[in-house]
Amino acid sequence: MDKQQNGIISVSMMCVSIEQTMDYLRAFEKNNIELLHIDVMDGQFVPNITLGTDYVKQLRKLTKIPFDFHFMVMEPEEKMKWYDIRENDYVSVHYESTKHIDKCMQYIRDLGAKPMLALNPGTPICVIEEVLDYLSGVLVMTVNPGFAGQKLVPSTIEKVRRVREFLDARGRQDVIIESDGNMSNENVSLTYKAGTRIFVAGTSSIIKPELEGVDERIAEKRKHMGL
Ligand code: S6P
Ligand code: MG
Repeated sequence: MDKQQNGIISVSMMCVSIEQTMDYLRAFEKNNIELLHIDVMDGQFVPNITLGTDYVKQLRKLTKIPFDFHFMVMEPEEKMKWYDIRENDYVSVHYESTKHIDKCMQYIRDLGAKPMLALNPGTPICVIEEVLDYLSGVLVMTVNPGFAGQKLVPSTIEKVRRVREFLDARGRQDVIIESDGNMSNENVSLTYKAGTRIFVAGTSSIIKPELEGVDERIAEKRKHMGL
């Protein structure tokens, strides 16, 4: 099992409406939310387009919470350079999105940020092996990427357990696992037991149309991030 026992929340900013952004950010800071999840989609790797460079620049000015970039774009080795990635940010890249996964990992590490390899539900675990030396984490997608509000793919919970086993067997207890997609409180409990420690929070838990109750929703989520 990894060294990190406490779970971390990474709130999905694509789920927060523009008009509620400031209010939600204040609530996240008050409740010590650890990361803001930045979904970058290009309409090619996934059938959707989200969170552009200008949005991310503006968001930086509004908060000190570190970012958790999730690139779902083709040729991330080029497009990542357009974003203001900083030390202490996590940065995930999908194995299938690039011909040069090694270069991507190197680029992220050279910036002082934390490289993560993202695996779709259908991506085999063995691809972790060749980039293991770079990794701070593995992002195990619990839905097929592209949209918020989807159902969890059931096989991914066992996949988290297998990824943890794979990492531990190679002495990499320090590599953290993140799960993204329908991290409802129930699914947080299941994936926590399997080995997840960073939980992306979107419409299925913290982000609702009404801001009211957000403190309670965050507290409730934290209760599920334990054994
Ligand atoms: C999906 C994307 C995710 C979603 C998040 C939404 O492709 O990578 O980060 O924004 O999973 O959360 P929820 O709770 O609506 O599934
Ligand atoms: Mg994501």
